[in-house]
Amino acid sequence: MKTTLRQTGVLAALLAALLCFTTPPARTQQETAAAFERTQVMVPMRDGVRLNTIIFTPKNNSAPLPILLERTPYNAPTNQGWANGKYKALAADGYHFVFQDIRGRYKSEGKFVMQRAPVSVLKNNLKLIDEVTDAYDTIEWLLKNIPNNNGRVGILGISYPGWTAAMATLAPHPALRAASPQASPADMFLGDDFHHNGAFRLSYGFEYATMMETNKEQARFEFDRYDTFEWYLRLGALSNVNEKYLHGKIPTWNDFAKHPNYDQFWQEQAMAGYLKQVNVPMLNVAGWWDQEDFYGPTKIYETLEPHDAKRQNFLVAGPWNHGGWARGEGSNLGKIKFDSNTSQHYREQIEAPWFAYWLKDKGTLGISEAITFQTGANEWKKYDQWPPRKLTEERKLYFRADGKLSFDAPTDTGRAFDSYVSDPRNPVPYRPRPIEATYDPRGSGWGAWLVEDQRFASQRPDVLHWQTDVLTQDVTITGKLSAHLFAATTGSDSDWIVKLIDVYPDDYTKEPKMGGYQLMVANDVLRGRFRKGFEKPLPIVPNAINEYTIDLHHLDHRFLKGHKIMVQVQSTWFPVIDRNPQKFVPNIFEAKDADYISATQRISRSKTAPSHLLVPVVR
Ligand code: PG9
Repeated sequence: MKTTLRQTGVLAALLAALLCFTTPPARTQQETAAAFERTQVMVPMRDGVRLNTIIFTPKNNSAPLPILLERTPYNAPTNQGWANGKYKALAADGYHFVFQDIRGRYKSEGKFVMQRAPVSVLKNNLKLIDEVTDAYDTIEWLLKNIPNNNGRVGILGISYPGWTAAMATLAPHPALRAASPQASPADMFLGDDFHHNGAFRLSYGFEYATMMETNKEQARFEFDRYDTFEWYLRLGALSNVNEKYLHGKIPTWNDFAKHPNYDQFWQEQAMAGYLKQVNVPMLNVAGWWDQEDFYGPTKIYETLEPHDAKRQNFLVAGPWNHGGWARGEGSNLGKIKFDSNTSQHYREQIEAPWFAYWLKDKGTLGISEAITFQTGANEWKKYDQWPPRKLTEERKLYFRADGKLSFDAPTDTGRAFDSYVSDPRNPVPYRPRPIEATYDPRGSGWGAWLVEDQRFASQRPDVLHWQTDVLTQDVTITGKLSAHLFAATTGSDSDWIVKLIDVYPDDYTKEPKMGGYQLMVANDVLRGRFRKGFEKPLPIVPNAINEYTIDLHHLDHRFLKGHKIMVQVQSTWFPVIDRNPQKFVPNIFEAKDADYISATQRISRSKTAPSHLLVPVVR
């Protein structure tokens, strides 16, 4: 371990930057530094463990102010960069800001457990500790010890800190009056960082687990090459990870290997089972191109919605990658431009007024049920329902002969299909190579991979595509969509990856160098063994056509007149998804190199087995 893993302050800094601890220019930092008084304390939890807590109180303030709390595994900041970065608009309104290292991280005592299940709620036992009770105990302490507070607390954060914010709402302290879980994971087996629909997120799972569990601070697995695609391919079967590198020392990796199915371990962590009422007003925030946790915030919103009689559960979705709303202006992501400063708009016009309303009785609640940035059109939209089913009609986009995609159903009665060979020895890279380490301190394509031009993939023989004719009018897809693949494989297990793509006109006068760009707007993978349920894997009967339903999640995108709609299908997406051996084995973490076999895949497009996407089209 010592030779392959090393702690890097550089990496911590990079991760902090990626996770939105925006650093302002030095001069402004000095200015804001004068604005807050900093206190550092160890706050005791009910079991005696003390958590490192940093309190920033505005200087020259006489009015009682609410408290804003962020609980993080990524090193509670001691400087005030946030006051001129992600929390600038909130700081201007006036709050006591509190940052805390969660249990077992950085300067806090206790043991870190990855995504600790909320056992106090699960077992209805307030003697147990988890992030629910730690948030409660912290709030209780802050109310008693921060002079001049107004008795109200808000909690917020992005990703892991977003999840700790969501946890705080499960059995909230009565003073917790507003929560904004942003990019919070909700289910690590179905849709967030570690798996999607049961398919293991290899590069993220491996690199994140080693980063968090090598020591209390951020560590980095030291790859022996720049292009990690090559490293993961040479690694071979997943059983080699512990054998060659981790030697059983990384608990989260061991859990991955021990729980290959959606068993109690994953179900007890998953948020959905706990979200039975809206206990606290919630502002759920999601990025359309969040490379880590897009499923989570939409799932939390959707699960709470039926319980939201008081209309306190809200959704904001914008054109951002993971945490992008907290960084910079948000006028573009990678090469994709949005014609306005979307992140700044969110921070100033949505987030700050929302907290001010709940915590300061300031203004009116000028927010709709859901606010989304409709990509393609590049316009903010407000909806009084999400998905806005009243505005849309469910339509099927069918795979047709000659690579066509059409709203007209196929008429072929015989064996109509398209085919490709999926070879685990030559997997499709999920983004153009070289694939730098996820959080490579020298820079990484990870943050914007979901908006990469997909032409690099559509040129491969093992990636099939179907596309519409040039659109003669705009087509807007708003709401939840899914893919229904009727597919057969010569193997006994298979992954099915579906990508919905906006193809720009070849001659794109608005921005000529974007001519022909293939922008992915929705995507996901299903591990075929889980087609009937995630708890019990089932082999696939070779050559039998099965219907595979793949959740493509939420979308608000306008395909403009002159563009085309494309769907791509493939069976490898490496190394973000580990390779399916394509031969059924009970536990892929125990597969041996010889289990990985090539398979011929057939995607049917006949009248009786019509592969299609089911999409809500705005009427
Ligand atoms: N996506 C990261 C994460 C959250 C929760 C668990 C595991 C990973 C993060 O950015 O915090």
